[in-house]
Amino acid sequence: MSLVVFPFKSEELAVVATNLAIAARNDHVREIWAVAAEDDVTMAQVATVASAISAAEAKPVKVFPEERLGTRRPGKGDAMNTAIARSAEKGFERTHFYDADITNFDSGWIDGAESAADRGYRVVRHRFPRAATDAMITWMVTRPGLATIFPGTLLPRLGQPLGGEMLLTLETITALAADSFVRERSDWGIDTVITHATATLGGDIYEHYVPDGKRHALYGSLTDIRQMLLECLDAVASLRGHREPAGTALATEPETPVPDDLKRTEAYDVDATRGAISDPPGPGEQAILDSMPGGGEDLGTMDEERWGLLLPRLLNGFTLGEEAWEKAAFRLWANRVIHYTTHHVPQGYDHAMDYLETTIRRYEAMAHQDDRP
Ligand code: GDX
Ligand code: MN
Repeated sequence: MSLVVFPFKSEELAVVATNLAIAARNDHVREIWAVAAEDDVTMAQVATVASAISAAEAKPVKVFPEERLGTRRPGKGDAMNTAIARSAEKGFERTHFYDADITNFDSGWIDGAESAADRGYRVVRHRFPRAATDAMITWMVTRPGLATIFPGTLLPRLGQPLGGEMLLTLETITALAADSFVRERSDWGIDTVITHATATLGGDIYEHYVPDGKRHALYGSLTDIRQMLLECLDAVASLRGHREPAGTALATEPETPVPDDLKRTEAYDVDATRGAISDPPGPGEQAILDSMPGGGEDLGTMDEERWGLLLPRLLNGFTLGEEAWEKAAFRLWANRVIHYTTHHVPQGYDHAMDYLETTIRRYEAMAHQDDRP
């Protein structure tokens, strides 16, 4: 008996409705929850649609607001934690999470995860190809951060450590519900801490591959995901000193050829992003930039080597909520993303993906070196 959860905040009604209906029609699924942001204005409309689907499919499709459970900015984390707490209480054997804005959601996501859970996996994470310039927080912050903090473990190898699409068994949900570190993380950092927690509980993890990719609402300038960047950076930094994965095996489904349109997609607006970081840094921000390895040099030369050297410093020093740190972190990251976009993306999709994957191995090797006495 499975539950499917969609956190949502002001998403397009038709997309949310389609996704609720897909979940409701799936035979594995007993109940569907759509968890709204605190004061979401679309909640009443979603509730109307949900009750029609509920009647048509003869299954509960519940719509309710997230509870204030965490201590960070109220966000997606509160929604996920609300569902985790209630699902643990009700004892659903399996709980799926999906972003509500996915436009190519179908029963294959649910069935793929269910079949891996049938084979004994405690956690199933969906993995999918992404445009070369998409996932820039994942590629430049989360995976490098996990490589720096947990080199040689499965954590830096997970394809979508920020992915909101997964299946968790009751055992896992119960453990998460009791984990105050997870519950506090009400903001965009939730995915990072859940990824870490689920990788360190024991039990094997399966990555289910979705060949078509995750199609969802894209953005313009990188400033659109500034808050997500800062909270995800803070979240990965907060894992320093936390336990390492032990006795957890990772099984990943092989990749298939990437759809052509995805290979051509430009996931963010480079010129708008350049404009957003063209202002001169103030004195506080400048002092931080100068203190970084390579500080004083032109930020336009932010290749993987320079980024790898300064990332440990960034993880150590970054303070969420401090303006100078937030500005410095955003400026450094945006320069890193633009450097990659202008130097590697033009050489083709496959080159860009191989290059990014290589940077992660390199950061793991650099972290191992730092460990040497
Ligand atoms: N209830 C609730 N409350 N839902 C929220 C909130 C909130 O405050 N904020 C966002 N959501 C929902 C949203 O409607 C969507 O269904 C989902 O959470 C993800 O948000 P979206 O704006 O679509 O995020 P985005 O940019 O697609 O990021 C997703 O992928 C990132 C990544 O993989 O790079 C999301 O799962 C991120 O957590 C992840 O880091
Ligand atoms: Mn999205």
